[in-house]
Amino acid sequence: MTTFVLATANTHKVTEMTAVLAELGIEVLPRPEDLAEVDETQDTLVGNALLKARAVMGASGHASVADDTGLFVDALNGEPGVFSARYSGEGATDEKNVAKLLTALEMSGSENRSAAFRTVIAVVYPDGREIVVEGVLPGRIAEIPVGDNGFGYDPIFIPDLGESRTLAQMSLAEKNEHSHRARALRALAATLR
Ligand code: ITT
Repeated sequence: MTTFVLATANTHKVTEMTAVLAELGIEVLPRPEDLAEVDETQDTLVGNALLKARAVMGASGHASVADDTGLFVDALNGEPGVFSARYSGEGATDEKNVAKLLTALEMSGSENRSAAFRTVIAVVYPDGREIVVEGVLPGRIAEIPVGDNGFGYDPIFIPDLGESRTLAQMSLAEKNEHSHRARALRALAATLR
């Protein structure tokens, strides 16, 4: 069985990734507890995903899998994009990031609410091999946050699935059926085969 050490420090991502990877027959080991969070110094999802996977592979000596995700809003020229985690600045929280995004969209004066979640998954092996795949979920930004499930920007993201629920109104299983992260992880499984 394929086993990877998970490079993410985000517990919500850990839950989602563990469930999707289990379905794909891939086992995960937890991130080393004593490893400090890796500074995301790159300006691309690929760059940051590779940074995280390389750091955790270096610390664990084991093949590692990292996720870097961003929400790209068309009317904001792709913002917050790769900077989604720190969008509202020092001490950013999910609530502050969501509020800032809704305000920015209102200030833009645009009626275009289309957006996409993009996830890059990177795997780094001890022998230096690296795999990079991407998953995309197109959708639109809701007028107000709705739903209690999920995390991050889920309450304001309505995926293009032919209905009007936000990701935060979906169960974990439903999100994992359609999400950017699940799509990237399935692409990874296809690459490994
Ligand atoms: P790690 O780097 O430890 O994996 P992180 O939370 O820093 O965790 P990212 O840099 O990838 O992860 O996250 C960017 C931002 O996008 C952050 O604010 C998340 O809350 C948000 N985000 C990531 N995946 C999301 C998802 O599936 N749904 C909603 N928001 C998400």
